[in-house]
Amino acid sequence: ENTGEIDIAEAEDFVRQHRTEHPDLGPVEARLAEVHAEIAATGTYRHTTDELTFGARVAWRNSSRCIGRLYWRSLKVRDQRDVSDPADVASECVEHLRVATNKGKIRPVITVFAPAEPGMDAPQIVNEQIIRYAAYRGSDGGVLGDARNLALTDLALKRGWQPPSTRGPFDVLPLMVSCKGQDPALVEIPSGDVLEVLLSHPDFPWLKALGVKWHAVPAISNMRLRVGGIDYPSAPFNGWYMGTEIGARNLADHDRYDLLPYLAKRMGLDMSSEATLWRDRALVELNRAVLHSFAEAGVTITDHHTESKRFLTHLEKEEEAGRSCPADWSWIVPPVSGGLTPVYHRYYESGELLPNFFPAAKPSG
Ligand code: HEM
Ligand code: NRG
Repeated sequence: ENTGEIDIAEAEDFVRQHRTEHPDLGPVEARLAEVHAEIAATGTYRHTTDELTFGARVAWRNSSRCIGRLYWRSLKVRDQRDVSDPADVASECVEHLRVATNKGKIRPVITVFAPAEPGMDAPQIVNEQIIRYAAYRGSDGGVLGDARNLALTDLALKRGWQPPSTRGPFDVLPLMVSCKGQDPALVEIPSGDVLEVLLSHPDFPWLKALGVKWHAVPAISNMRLRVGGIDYPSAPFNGWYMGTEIGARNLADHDRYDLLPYLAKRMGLDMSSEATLWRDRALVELNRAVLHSFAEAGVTITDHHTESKRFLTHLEKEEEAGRSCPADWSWIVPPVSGGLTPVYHRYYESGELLPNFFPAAKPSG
């Protein structure tokens, strides 16, 4: 359990790091004295707006699983530390989505809500991402929707969520935000604020009629941001998608939408043996459809070849800056054509730097 008690050494390290990377701010001593005094008086301290912005950007820079880190300096930081009421947190998440979506020209954004403080419970977003599709178990044991979200859907239903009168495979779940000891607040995301891309394929006109789609903005909402000893349990962030996340995982995984057998059949592939590589052939076409459709809809997306090269550029730049850049091979290498991308053919520094993002403790919801 987090008591909001501050690790003074971590606070000091962070304030020093901020000044080291921004020497223009002047000597660090005065700020350190301030922070020490504030912690002595209140048990915690409040980041300046500059510190919060820097801390969030560096947390992204230190996210060893993220291939998209070249742009860490461009992160837009929304300071909502004064917002702690669950329903207000949820509505600000909707506003986050509007700022991030930007009609398809996606902006990387983080919104930072109230921190954990001594004697005060911080709000916690229950949803793993701001946009998640519901999953319904059918009487035949099959699942309609994104099976990853079965538990989240059950929780929403238990809390009184009314699904659409005809349940579909892409019903957006309501946001659920809890504060310890209380039932979560439920807030629907207006459908006009959820930009989605209907998939079509450059060579297979029949694909469009399937009605397969995905949302434009991946916004992780259940990770804890830790900066200078302070925990921000609600700090949803987003960038844009790499196509493989949708085409090689969300729509392809057997325990998600499991589309490959269906697509292979429609493509007329020989599915009589694994050795025909029908799965691989369907997988490539599904990934083409994702990249093609996002591009045609004017929604920012990146492909795994381009992003892998950019990531190596990022590593070079970090090395030039004299910084270590830990990376997790098993997350960085894309789930298709790994060996075709340069990130596959090397290893990375390991370790965990601060500030960073951490998996949230499972809320009791
Ligand atoms: C993970 C790409 C922006 C923080 C990932 C993954 C990809 C990716 C492909 C692996 C996801 C998976 O396999 O499920 C990108 C791209 C971005 C971007 C293309 C475009 C700008 C950001 C931003 C942040 C961030 C803005 C934070 C401020 C993370 C973190 C993870 C991650 C913490 C690990 C998530 C986990 O442990 O589940 N990113 N990212 N990324 N990214 Fe990024
Ligand atoms: N694979 C997940 C999203 C994880 C984070 N990916 C990003 N993050 N691109 C999915 O929804 O498929 N980001 O902040 O842009």
